Amino acid sequence: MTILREHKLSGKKALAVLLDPDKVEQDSLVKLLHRTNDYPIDAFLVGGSLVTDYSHQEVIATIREHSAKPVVLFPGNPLHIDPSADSLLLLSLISGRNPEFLIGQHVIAAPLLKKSGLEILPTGYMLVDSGTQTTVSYISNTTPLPHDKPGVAACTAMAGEMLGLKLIYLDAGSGARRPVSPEMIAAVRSVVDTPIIVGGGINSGEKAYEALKAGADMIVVGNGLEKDPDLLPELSNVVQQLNQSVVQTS
Ligand code: 1GP
Repeated sequence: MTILREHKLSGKKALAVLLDPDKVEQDSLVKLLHRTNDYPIDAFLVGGSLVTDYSHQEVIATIREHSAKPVVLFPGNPLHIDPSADSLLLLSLISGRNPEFLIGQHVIAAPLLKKSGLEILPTGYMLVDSGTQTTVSYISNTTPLPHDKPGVAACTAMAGEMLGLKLIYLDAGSGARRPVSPEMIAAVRSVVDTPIIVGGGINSGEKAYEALKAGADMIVVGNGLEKDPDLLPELSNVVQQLNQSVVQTS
C-alpha cells in the first residue's frame, strides 16, 4: 500500500476501517461511506477470519460506488481472494506455530494471487492475547502472544522483518476487551523499520491516540464503528491532529 510506505517515511499516521462482509448492512455501509468523505480515512480493509456470507464482491462494489479510497483484502483463507480489491494483506501468522497459517494456505493461494492482479503485501501477522479467546485464535489453532511480553513481540517482529515481510500487523482480535498495549507497540517500533498496523479493540479516540503515539503507523477499527458510528469523527480527528503536528515540526 503506497500510502503506508509514504506515511512511514514522513512520520504520518493512517486510519483504516475494517468491514466484515458478514456484519455489514447495505444501508449502514452507504451511510458510513458518505461519512468518510467528511471525516477522512485512508483505506478500507475487507475481511475477517470466518466469513460465512462470501459477499466480498458486493461490499467492494459498494465501496467503489461511494469512495475512492483503496480497498485492501484482509483474508482468513484463500476463499476470500477477490480481484476487485486493490491489494491483499498476505498474512503469515508469525505469532503462532501452525504451519498452515505460516505457509500452507499461501501455497494453495499462490497461483490465484499471481493471476489476480492484486498488489500483494507480505505481512507478519501477530495475534496478541486480549484476555479472552478470539475467533482468529480458535480458527487458526494458534496461541496468541502474551499481552505482557513486549520483548517476545519485538523478537517475533524482528524475525518477520528479517524473513522479508514488509508490514507487521499487531492484532488483539476483533472486539478485543483490551487492545495491544502501547508498551508492546513501542517495543516492536524500536526494532523494525517496516510500517506497523495495530488493530483489535480500538473503540475510543484515546485508545487510537495511545496506539499511534506508541508507534503504530496505521490503526484498524471495525467493531468500535459498527457499535458507534459517531466514533468516526473522533478517530479521524485524532489522526489528523497527529499528522498536523508532523507537518508543523517538519
Ligand atoms: C480485527 O484488527 C481488527 O482483526 C479490528 O478489530 O473489530 O476490534 O476494531 P476491531
